[in-house]
Amino acid sequence: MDITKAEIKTDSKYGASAIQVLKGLEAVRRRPAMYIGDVGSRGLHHLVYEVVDNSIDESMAGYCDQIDVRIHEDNSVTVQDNGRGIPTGMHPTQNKPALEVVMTTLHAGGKFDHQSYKVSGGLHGVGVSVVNALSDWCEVEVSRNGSVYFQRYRRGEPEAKMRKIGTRKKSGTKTVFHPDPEVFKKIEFNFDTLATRFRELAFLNPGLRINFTDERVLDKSDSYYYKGGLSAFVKYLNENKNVLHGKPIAFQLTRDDIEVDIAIQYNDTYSENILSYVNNINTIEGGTHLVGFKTALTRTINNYASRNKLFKNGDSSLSGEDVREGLTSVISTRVSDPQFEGQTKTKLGNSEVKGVVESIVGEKLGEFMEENPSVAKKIVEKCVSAARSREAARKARELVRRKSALESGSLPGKLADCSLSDPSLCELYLVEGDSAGGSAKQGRDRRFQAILPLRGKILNVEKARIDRILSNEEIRTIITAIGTGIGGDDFDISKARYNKVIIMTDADIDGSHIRTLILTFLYRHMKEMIKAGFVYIAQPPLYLIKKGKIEKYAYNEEERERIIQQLGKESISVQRYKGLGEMNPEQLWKTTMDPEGRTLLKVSLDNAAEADRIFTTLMGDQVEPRRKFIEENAKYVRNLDV
Ligand code: 0RA
Repeated sequence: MDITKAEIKTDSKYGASAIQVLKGLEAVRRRPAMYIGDVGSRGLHHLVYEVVDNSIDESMAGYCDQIDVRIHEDNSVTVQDNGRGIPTGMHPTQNKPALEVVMTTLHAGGKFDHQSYKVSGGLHGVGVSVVNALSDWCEVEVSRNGSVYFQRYRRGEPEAKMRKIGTRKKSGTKTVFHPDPEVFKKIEFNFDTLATRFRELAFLNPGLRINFTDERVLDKSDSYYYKGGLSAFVKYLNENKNVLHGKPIAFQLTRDDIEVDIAIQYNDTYSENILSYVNNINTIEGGTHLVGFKTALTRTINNYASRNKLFKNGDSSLSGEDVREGLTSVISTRVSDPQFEGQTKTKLGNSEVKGVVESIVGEKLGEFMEENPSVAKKIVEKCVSAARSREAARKARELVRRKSALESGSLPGKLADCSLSDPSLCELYLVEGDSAGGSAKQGRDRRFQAILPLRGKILNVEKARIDRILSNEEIRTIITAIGTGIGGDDFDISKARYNKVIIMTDADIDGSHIRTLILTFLYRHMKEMIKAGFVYIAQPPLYLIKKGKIEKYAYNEEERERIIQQLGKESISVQRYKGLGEMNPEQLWKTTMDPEGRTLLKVSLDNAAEADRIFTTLMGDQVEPRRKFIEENAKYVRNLDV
């Protein structure tokens, strides 16, 4: 899970009058967001993915088995592969070398050979020319046929013709680019963000080695190489969990030109963790491949259980949710003409894929269960126990419903609701402690801001099953206030009463613990709220700096120092806020709640795999990995803040 600054801005610069037909890379520079999503951190990292994707395509075509990536001190990035090299001969119609055409023409990606070597699409696949256009400088070096060719560009324009600069036996492509500071708000790359993607790519492309070095830091480098592919991926995801069977169940098959690669391993937790990919792209919104997988999983396990008389008295059949409790799985498909749909274009639409995945999983999983009865039995027992607790949970939910119906208006008494009812305008603040809750209630704009004070620590949902979670009062209040219900079939995002749920806790250890507990709950039981971009974290100031009548707030140490410099050190007072309760209602409004002046961090689900691991590590029941995680990450924590 990633936490990024919310970008709430209108696009006034590009009003209707400014729209004109733009040619080539100029269009990219005018409207970068159209090509890379945004000009914030996400778009910046997208540049690297785009270049690496081209090398990955070369690797999928079978010509490249190593990619080296380096972040240099000035935040320029080198991506080097040992593939065939981008063709350098004259382009048949453009009167320039093919390399120059690839680097300077929109969508000139893989159109040089006629095989569909380039299957990537959707999010990525806009072409390296987009990266070139958004870099203040960029260089390519291609080794092919014994020669090394070179060309350099400024903001997408060639500085000179492509020329031969030497000889080399090995072939390959090396691209160096420096993101244009005129385009991007910030050009600092995040090592971990890139590392996570490279690790994922190495899992998805077994046999490919990705070396990654950060020259901005001494001796920081990693290498990703997994012969085991998806089985290794699933083991990695389950690393800190107790697994039900040591070896993942894995199979790989191509049918009707659709490649299907799947690994499955159950653990003793209560959550499901299925990652799906199409052509290396994480299909966060799922799609036909995922539907095919789930359908086959439910049917195959039910069939096996009833054929082998594993249902006891009272049990009848297992639901989809039952067979996915404690399931960790990765599904990777390769499709030559993927149709991506959905809000973020991460949902596979090709209808033919469902049947193919369904038949492959049905056959292969069925076969596995027949051949490994002891593993099959463990899995079925786990699913049956999930079904029993589902029944208990249904009763608990029923109780929640009846109880809340009894409470007047069915909203919790502690909730100070807002007067407007349009969810797109309304915000719910989840506030740590009654005293801060009181200040927030007084300071808020009651038209659109609702306040729910939470007392003490909420239940750690990572260690509890649904029936216990539902019997926790604090959590029930949150569920009722938000209005969506929770978990699987009972959850309905259209019933969300607020399109912003803002977590506001103290800037101390307890506060960050409470924030993590709330995020764990939302992640495990209201993931759609996070996916929809409805979850935020408030940023209260850490310091109040006073000089005479001047009052200034600082949100971090750097800001504090800048303000002290500005005002001059004499007769200045600096107050460190330890808790929200130390601010009066006006101060709280002005610094943290007023949409005009506040900063909200938006919680986003960029990387579901990493999010799951982090929550398991922080909240699960293995102590040693948690100790290690905290030890390793403590050095990155400044200000006790995210
Ligand atoms: C099209 C044709 C050929 C190679 C490539 C594209 C290619 C592109 C990239 C981008 C990054 N690394 C790359 N490596 C290769 C080769 C055609 C041939 O040699 O027959």
